Amino acid sequence: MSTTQPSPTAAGSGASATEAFRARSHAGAGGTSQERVATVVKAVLDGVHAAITAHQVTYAEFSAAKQWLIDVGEGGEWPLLLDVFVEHEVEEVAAQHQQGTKGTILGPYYLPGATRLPSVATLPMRDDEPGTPLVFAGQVRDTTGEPVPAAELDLWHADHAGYYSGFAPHVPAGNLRGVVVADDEGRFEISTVQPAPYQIPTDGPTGRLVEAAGWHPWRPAHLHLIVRAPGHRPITTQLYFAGGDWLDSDVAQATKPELVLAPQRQEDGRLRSEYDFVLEPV
Ligand code: MBD
Ligand code: FE
Repeated sequence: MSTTQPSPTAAGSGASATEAFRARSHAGAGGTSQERVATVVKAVLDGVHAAITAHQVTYAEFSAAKQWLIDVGEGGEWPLLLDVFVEHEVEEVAAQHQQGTKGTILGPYYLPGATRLPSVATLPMRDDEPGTPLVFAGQVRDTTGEPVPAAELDLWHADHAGYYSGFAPHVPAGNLRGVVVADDEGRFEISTVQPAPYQIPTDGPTGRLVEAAGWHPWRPAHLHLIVRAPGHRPITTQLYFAGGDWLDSDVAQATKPELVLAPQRQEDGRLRSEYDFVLEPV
């Protein structure tokens, strides 16, 4: 178990995800018909009503829920909460009509505009960046097996203690984030460090819910990626590590068997993993 990890604070992570979300989202539900709003929202409300009746929810519980929802908003944790507990289902629906490498959820900690790097690159990191060095290499091809030129791997991940740059004040901006531009054959080789499992901050409303329900707050260690290339559908995905904690009980339910790396230890002590991506032409 990873209980020796320091615990990320809400101030340092979940809360700032609201700002990041606002900065990158443009349109709302424009184009959604009145009929669809009514249908989907009614289905959601029917589910809530059914739970209240089935479990004989009291006024005291209704008030506690109301206060907690207010706290989620005031704490800026709506992106954290929704990405942990809801996004996986939206992704499953989207995935029904997708070819190529499996996708999974984006999560709350993506930041656009990371440093662009060549096909053989080391992610930006501190001089004394702690953690086991990890080399991640592979090739981007299309669904016919042809190498894809001009592919980019937009990569971000937590550090050895589970913190993300941009969301934890003590981690320098841009740490362990980069846009790696693959070579003409779609090949890349990225040096970084092994991330730790991620713990939902225990001092915010999302963490309080997890605690109140007696669930665990962990995601398995993962690399986040958006792989894109001209003329192809971008893939948002994550890669996990075989044998790692929480792989079979991700609080965000975002693991898939196809997305698990099995790094090998090299003679120089570094871990190495290969993974090839398959993009679907559009
Ligand atoms: C994460 O690091 C993450 O990837 C998701 C999906 C939710 C919360 C934190
Ligand atoms: Fe993550």
